[in-house]
Amino acid sequence: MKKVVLMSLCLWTGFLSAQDSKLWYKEPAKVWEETLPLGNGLIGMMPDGKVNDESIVLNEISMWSGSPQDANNYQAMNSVGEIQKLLFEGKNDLAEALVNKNFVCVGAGSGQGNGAEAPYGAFQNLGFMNFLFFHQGETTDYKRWLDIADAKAVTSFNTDGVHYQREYFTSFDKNVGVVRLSADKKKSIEFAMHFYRDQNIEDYKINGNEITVTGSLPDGKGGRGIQYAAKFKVLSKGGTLQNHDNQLIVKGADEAVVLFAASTSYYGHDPKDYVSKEIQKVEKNSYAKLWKAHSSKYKPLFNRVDLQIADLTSKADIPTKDRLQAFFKDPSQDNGLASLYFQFGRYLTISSTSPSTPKALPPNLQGLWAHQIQTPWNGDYHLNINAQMNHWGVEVSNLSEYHKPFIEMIKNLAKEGTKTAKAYYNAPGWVVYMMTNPWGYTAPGEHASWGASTASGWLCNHLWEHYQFTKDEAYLKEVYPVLKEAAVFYKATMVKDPKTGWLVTSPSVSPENGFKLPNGKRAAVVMGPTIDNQIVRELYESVIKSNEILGLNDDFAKQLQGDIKQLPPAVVVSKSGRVMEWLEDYEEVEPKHRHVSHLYGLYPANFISPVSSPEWAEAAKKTLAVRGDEGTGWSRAWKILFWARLHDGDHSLEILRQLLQPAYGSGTTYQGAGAGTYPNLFCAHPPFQIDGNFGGSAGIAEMLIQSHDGYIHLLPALPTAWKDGKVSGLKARGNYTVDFEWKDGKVTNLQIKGKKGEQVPVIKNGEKINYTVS
Ligand code: FUC
Repeated sequence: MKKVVLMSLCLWTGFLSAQDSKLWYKEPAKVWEETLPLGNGLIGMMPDGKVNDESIVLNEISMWSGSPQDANNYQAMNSVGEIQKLLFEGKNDLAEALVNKNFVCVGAGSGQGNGAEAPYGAFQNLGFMNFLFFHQGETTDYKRWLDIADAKAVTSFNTDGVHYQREYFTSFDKNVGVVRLSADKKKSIEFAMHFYRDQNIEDYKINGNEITVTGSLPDGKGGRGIQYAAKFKVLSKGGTLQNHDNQLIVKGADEAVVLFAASTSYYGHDPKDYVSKEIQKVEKNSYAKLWKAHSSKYKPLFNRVDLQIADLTSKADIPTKDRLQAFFKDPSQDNGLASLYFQFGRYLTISSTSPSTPKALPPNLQGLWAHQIQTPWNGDYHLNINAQMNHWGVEVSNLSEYHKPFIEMIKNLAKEGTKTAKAYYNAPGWVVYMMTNPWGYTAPGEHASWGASTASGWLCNHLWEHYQFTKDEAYLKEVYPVLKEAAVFYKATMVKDPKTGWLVTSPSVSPENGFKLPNGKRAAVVMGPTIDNQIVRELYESVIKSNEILGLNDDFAKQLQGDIKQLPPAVVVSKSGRVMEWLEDYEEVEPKHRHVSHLYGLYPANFISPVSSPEWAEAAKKTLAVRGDEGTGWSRAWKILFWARLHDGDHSLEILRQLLQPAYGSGTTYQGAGAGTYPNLFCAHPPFQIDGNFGGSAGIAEMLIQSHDGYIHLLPALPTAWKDGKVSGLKARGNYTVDFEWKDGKVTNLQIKGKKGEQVPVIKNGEKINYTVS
């Protein structure tokens, strides 16, 4: 009895130490993947917390080289007939050769992922805020942390008999970064500070206590592209402030606050003017006032969701690096890390895009954090999984408006993509292939194996999901033409497979996997890969439903009802019992390939379900068994979601364990070696890619709540180790907000907020009930 009481007390200890919201370390960052990300959706800062020479990596999300271009090959439409004929004849290798010749972009395209100097461009690091501190002594009591509940980082240590503290945040109020340097002894703040960037600085001016830097990035056509500006202002209390060469030097001060602003011409303003104004708006404010303004904007967003999964003992006092190690050994001992990781995903969403800013860019492959000029894969928007995964958690985790910048990007692509539809098929409607940038790139990539899949259909999944969660009909009306015109393209370009009579896309690929042809050759190009069949079906269904909801009586929707009957089924099961990836039961070249595109119908779409299509769910399980649990960071994240949709919480947790595998290398790999999570909780592809963070966070939400099958399913995939917990603020389709607690795996308390009186079908503890919203 005594033991039981003690146990339940401990559980509540787990709950009460609610503030498991810190990533913390006992030493400064040695590599970038140990620095702590701060961002307000426009600018970013990553302090390394070094005692004597701190470097803060600086970012601005629109620091993009390159410029608008037309990379469409307008001759491509002349070869599409021949390509399709070869595919009808089973000559995929010959079709692929022709795709590589004619059905690719013109020009350098992405520059094979190194497009910083090409018109495609690259998202780039802004520069570094570097400090040299004058204290010399031994360091003791060193600690640094990021508190995601506050969106603030701190470095704290003692040296020379003085306790020093540095606080850093990127404000959610005005667009400035703030660094406060303080000490418990007067006159102890002494440092030299400067800005550094590798290239493309045109002017670096020091004036009093300010540094102003301007420059421009190459447009990829031999000219100046984006212009940028950064400004730093040092406000010190007491002591002296001088400047020397490129440095601001503070001596004998009691405290100093460094303000930082950055922007580019991407937003249509003069960035130099803009940064001056942003600094002017805040320079008279005390640190306390700046902090309060930041906090009052950030906290309500973060606090929309609270998740606590009880632990026997809280592990919050263990450094994050060590927690990762221990979690990888036994995830059941630190449920707090799972909730922290979930919330970290939400934190990264709030920090990496700014829905209230006109022309705001959505998070790219790097979110908005980068320390290089040539970022991996140009830090762009890859559209065959990555940019989509960046948004998988936004709706369910109550950050719906954070979908908006991506939705705006999709609307813009719908305009640009009409040219691509013309160029490659002479077709109406719009299409975008597998990558894009802020310049509206829509053409295919440079190579068929990865560049020839269309993404417009998949992007429409986001337009539709946003409606499903919000039920905002005015919004649906606004995006209906985008959905419709995407369907117009597919309808006009799909061909009848002579073997089956099904309407299929052609040419296409199953992202980025290849197969062996009967003649022994390897190919990737096909007609009707399963992912396309699922995407087109989903798109047609959403156009049909939107037309009904909006009462438009659009004849086109009626035509789609006819076409949908001629599409291949969402799943065809192979002889080996798996979901077929292609129309033919080819042997994969890489059976453990990181992309699992043929399970698009399991997640994010909703064709494969243990409830409504159990045979397909079985085939999905077999598919995953052969594909294996491993993979790059984002691939692991996707598999958490797959197993959650298959209602296997223990398997989801096992993959979360693998996603959080401590990772250290940052060289590029594709097979999953070195994948996992860096000490700063950034996801390792490797190198760092933020999609896995967002996918992993979405996966945890999907283990707790699902709402895609016409009802709200509570705890659909609860791991055995997550016995007790509580969550508030999760969203379900239908615009419901859901709070509940669970004990011993059973939901004990439930509150659903929505329209008063509404009856909501819910599965609670395995039973279907109708919940009345009060
Ligand atoms: C796709 C993936 C790679 C990587 C890249 C950015 O091409 O296949 O694994 O994530 O995007």
